[in-house]
Amino acid sequence: MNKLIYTFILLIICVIGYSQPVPNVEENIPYLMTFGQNADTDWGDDDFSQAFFFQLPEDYDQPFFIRVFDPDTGGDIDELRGDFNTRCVFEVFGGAGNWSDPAAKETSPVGNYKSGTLLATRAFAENPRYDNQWFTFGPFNPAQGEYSDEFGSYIFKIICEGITGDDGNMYRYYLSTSATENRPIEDANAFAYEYSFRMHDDVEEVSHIYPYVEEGTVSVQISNFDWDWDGNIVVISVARQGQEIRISGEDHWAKDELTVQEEEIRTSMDFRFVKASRLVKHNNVVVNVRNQFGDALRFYSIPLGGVPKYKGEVEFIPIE
Ligand SMILES: [Ca+2]
Ligand SMILES: [Ca+2]
Ligand SMILES: [Ca+2]
Repeated sequence: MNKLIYTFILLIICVIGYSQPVPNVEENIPYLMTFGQNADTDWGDDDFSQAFFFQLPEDYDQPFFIRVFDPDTGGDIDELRGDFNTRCVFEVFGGAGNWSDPAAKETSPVGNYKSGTLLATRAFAENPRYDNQWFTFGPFNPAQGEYSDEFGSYIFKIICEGITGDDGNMYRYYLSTSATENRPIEDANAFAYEYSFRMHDDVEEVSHIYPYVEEGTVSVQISNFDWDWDGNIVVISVARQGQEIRISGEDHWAKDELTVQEEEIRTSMDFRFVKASRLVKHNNVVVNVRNQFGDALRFYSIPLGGVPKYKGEVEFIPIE
């Protein structure tokens, strides 16, 4: 394709900012992942709980829905151990504090992390009715969320927790204007402070997540859990051409620290998860990033400022 047209199309996609599959297309992550709390952590989930936040622009005043794909734990998509005996609960929170409570911005389910007002809840075990199907929460009214001045948005939280069992639940979300179809909301976005996800079972596929670097960030500490010595985790940004970070083996955290460069402030970083040439199957991983104060950075489904492109001179590495 003509390169200019291609760039133009990409630009339109970025500007319109339509979401709202979570994970989003740019992330190329097959599923979010949460295990039952009786699972061993060496299957890839460190804490059996995952929180996501949806933000709706303040000028959006219509009802909306949060849809969950494959909410049950059973069937082909989910990760079986013995028999399927896992029950996961999804809880939707709105109201004051659902996002601004400090516990809600943490990476572990500790303290008042279920802050806010519980708007809807539903537990799923193995259930063919919801296997490979969508379940819809809502309708919700945007004003039921927590208003953030900083984002000019109403914020809602959804938590998925594995309350019993030892299997892995794979699922996705979609923020929709419709109860029966996936219809995006213009300028909406989603974010998390910790990302628990399933990698592709294909060595050619590269997954991404995009933390946003706020003003005042001096350094970031990147943590990854149970990477199973799969390939490399590489950081790309406007100022980084591709920096490999320390990776973890089975059931371990690895941490690495990067000094943030001036150009990276108010941009997103691109964490690329590149698989090894030997296939590591069913690889579940958890990732979080903290700044020099220990605050967790937000990973946005639609990277703020777009997918970062290295702006320095490209280093030419001859092929030998
Ligand atoms: Ca089981
Ligand atoms: Ca599932
Ligand atoms: Ca793993």
